Amino acid sequence: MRQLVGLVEYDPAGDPFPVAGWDAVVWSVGNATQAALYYQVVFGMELVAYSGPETGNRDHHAYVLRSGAVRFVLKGGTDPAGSLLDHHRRHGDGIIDIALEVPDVDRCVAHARARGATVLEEPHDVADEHGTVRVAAIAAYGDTRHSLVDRSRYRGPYLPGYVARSSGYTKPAGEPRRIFQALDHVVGNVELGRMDEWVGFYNRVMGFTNMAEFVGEDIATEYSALMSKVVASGNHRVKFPLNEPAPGKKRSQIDEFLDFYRGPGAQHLALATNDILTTVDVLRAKGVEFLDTPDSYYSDPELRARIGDVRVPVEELRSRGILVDRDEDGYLLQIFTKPLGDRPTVFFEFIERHGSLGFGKGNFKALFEAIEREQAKRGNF
Ligand code: TYF
Ligand code: FE
Repeated sequence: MRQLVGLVEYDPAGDPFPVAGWDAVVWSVGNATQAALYYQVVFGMELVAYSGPETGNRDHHAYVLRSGAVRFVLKGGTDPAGSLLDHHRRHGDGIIDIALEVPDVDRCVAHARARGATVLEEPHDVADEHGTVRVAAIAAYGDTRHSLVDRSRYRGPYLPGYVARSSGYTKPAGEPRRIFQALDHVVGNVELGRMDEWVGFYNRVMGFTNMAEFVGEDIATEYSALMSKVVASGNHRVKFPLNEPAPGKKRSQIDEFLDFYRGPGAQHLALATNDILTTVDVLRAKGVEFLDTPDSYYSDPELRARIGDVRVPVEELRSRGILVDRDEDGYLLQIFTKPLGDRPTVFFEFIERHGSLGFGKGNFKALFEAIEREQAKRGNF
């Protein structure tokens, strides 16, 4: 059946690698037991499943958290000789797997293999009393992978090997049920000169198409110090902007990421909220730090002309440091956190879309300048 995605039609029957949507974002963290509490208490996520020594998993603890359609799996190694802790020593906290939900794992893997992908896990069934999940995994940039998951025959809390688990944590009265609802996009940073290779990988291997938004050489040399292109799955549910460093006046924020992450990896997750004002208020009250936006951004007379009518007064955005951008299809509101962990690597974006299908191109200058101010504080000039 044909569906309308963005302003183009999509027919899954003709897609060589049909993707239904996101399945999970799997993290390697230094202390999953504590991080699980951080994501509940600070980001309002709900603990739903667990795997660890008590369930027969001697290698690591894994906590599964949900917020709306978003699923995070936090893994922390317990076995000092295990591969998870090797990964963590090299990369620090980060995303090891951007898992996708696919209706036909075998078809995807056959296509990916024929187009030259590295198959890390052959398609296989995993089963328990809740049913059967079919999974496989292919290699993406750096040490990142894409698990391909068909859970249509499964009713358990996550995967076989995991048990349902809730927590005793109770949200404060008045806090919204969810601070974010969905995953909008996941950005990957790759090495200098390799962005087009990875765009080609997603085109050729996974049947993704290019979106119109990109940061080309012109913008790169002027202020951004990066180049960027965006690929999306056929139904546009899964979007992957890909960045590479560009030589500029200062060391690129992408170079800084590549140094501290020791190679390519996922740079930011954009989490969709339908009330970004409340999201920012709640998170700031819990101590989450966002990139600051100078007052000049809001006093710029061109801003009001550029953005037209938005649902909230600009003053409400200014007091919170929220950015706004408009294109042919509508507008979006967005804000970026500082790096989440000890290394200047992965961070979050919160985004509230009102029709716009873009990524905030009109904000790139202000955003990249804010990132560079943070870089300078860390000693990168
Ligand atoms: O995802 C995007 O394209 C926007 C802008 O290092 C962006 O969020 C691009 C590169 C970057 C930070 C943000
Ligand atoms: Fe983004």
